[in-house]
Amino acid sequence: MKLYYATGTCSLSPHIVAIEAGIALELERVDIKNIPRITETGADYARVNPNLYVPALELGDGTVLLEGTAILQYLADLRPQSGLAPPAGSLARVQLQSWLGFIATELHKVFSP
Ligand SMILES: N[C@@H](CCC(=O)N[C@@H](CS)C(=O)NCC(=O)O)C(=O)O
Repeated sequence: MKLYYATGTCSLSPHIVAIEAGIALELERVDIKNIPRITETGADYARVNPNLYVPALELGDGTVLLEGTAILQYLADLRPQSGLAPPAGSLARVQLQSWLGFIATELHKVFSP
């Protein structure tokens, strides 16, 4: 799996979850300061995420997952024994999603380093 990221951004959170869960990620840095968005391997990031945001997670079969809150839960669910996310369908999981939604919308969008 490959995580597209940029330093000093919210793409740090899936990297932390992967480390905590013991999941090895390939990392590819995206230059988010310039248009077009070029990755460190010279790829056009618009072909990965047309919205141009990081993070994006590319799976082994080429599927690309977008949106931090979805990527975080996907990674946590790969290692349920890590205890990073309660089981899908549980009330505790909905409460996690509630906090992730609050952070991604109410907090994140008013804070831009
Ligand atoms: N809805 C996206 C937003 C992600 C986002 O805002 N990423 C910022 C970095 S924290 C970004 O890529 N900014 C580049 C840009 O605004 O073009 C998510 O939650 O994953």
